[in-house]
Amino acid sequence: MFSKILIANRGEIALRIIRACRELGIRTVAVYSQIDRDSLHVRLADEAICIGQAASSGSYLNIPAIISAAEITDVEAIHPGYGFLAENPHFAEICQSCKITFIGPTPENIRLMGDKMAARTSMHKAGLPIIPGSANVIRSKEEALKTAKLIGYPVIIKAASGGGGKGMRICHNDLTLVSSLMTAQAEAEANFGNPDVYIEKYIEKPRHIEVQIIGDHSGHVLQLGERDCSIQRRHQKLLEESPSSVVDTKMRKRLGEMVIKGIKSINYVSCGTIEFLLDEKTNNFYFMEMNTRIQVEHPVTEMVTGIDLIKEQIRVASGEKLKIKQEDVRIRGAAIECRINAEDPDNNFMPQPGKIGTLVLPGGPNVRVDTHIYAGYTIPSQYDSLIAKLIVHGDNRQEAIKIMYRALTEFHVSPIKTTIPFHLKLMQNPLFLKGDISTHFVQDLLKEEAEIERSN
Ligand code: MV4
Repeated sequence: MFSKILIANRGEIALRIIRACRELGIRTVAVYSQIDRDSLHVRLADEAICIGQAASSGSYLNIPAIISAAEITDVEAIHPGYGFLAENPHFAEICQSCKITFIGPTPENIRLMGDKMAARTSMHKAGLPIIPGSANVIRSKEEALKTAKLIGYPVIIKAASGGGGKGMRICHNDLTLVSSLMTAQAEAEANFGNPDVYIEKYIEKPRHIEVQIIGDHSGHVLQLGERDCSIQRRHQKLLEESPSSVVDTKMRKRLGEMVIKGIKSINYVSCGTIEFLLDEKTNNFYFMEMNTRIQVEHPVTEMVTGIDLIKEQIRVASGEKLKIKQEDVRIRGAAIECRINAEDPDNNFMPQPGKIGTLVLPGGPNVRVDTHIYAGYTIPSQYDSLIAKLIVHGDNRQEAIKIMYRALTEFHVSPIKTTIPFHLKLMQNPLFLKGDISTHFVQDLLKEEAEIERSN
């Protein structure tokens, strides 16, 4: 096991990693930007080093500064958390060449999954279903039209280096397909430095289902059930839950067997997540992407499985074998996570940086709060707006929703506006209560609310 690691991140996830290290007896080094000097991760870590300016490019993305901090403090490993450098294959390579363990998968696996088309091809080869579409990059309007004719409209154009929904174009006929192709290529080039695009059949109102996995260096892999992340707005997840209300035992087993085949085929090590789109019209699910990091929503899986994913991730990175066997993994009850963002849900989720005056956190049975905020803390404008994750566990989905509602009513942040009122409404929404959701749920709900507002 490591004796000392550096955490190349900030906010709640930096705290989460420090806590795991404390329990594992590992000393921690925090790195921070100038604006984060009063952050909790700085205080909670055993050592802390300022690595640059507030802008991420000068600090949390500053590879030379982070590697220097690691060398100076003589750490054996770096945990990248999520975002920033977590899925940067170049950074993982630099760690390797400096003899520092990158707590995550190999650079090769990060690179493979970062190429959305290569990821799709490799998972298809391993036997996972993929959405019907072009096998190769679409280079001309003729190729685009041919593919569309083959799979039928509607189709979606995606950037090969994309992800997160950027640069996607939905097309319903030949005319819009031809005109969208050029704009999609230009957008892909502008956003990802790669103009390559491909085409898939467009699945209307799918559910976003993802499966958590972890693998060790001896080839032992586990699948830890699914999370339903359909409640999102503009590709930003707002709520995640496990299990999904639409996945039954049979489908869970099938999903699990598939992801295990998929990750074994690439000798995957560390935590990872395989994303699927579920077409509720046909009950078909399709591989979409793989995320090669620990994710924001990992706690919902921790709550239903009782497995500490961060501790296991650090253990396998240090070369230890996973002690848990697949047959010992049980999904117990239901867990929900609400993302509490410093955003105004009544004003287009506008970010709300600024100083927190009063803060009251919820508590009681089956409630977990992962947060880095405190009364008097100033939320900087430079980073994402996540200020807390409220996670609950109940015997079933209905109980979990009741606990979440109760916990949300206890949660007070002022004068900063947050997504708490949005979540309170969600916990009382009849469709949400029924589990009748899709990736379009939030958009439809907000549209409906806006129409009611206008007619008043
Ligand atoms: C799709 C799709 C429907 N059909 N692909 C969005 C993010 C990117 N990773 C892939 N995404 C989608 N791909 C086909 N063929 C719908 C989406 C999508 C979506 C997916 C997951 C979660 C939220 C979403 C919101 C809008 C669209």
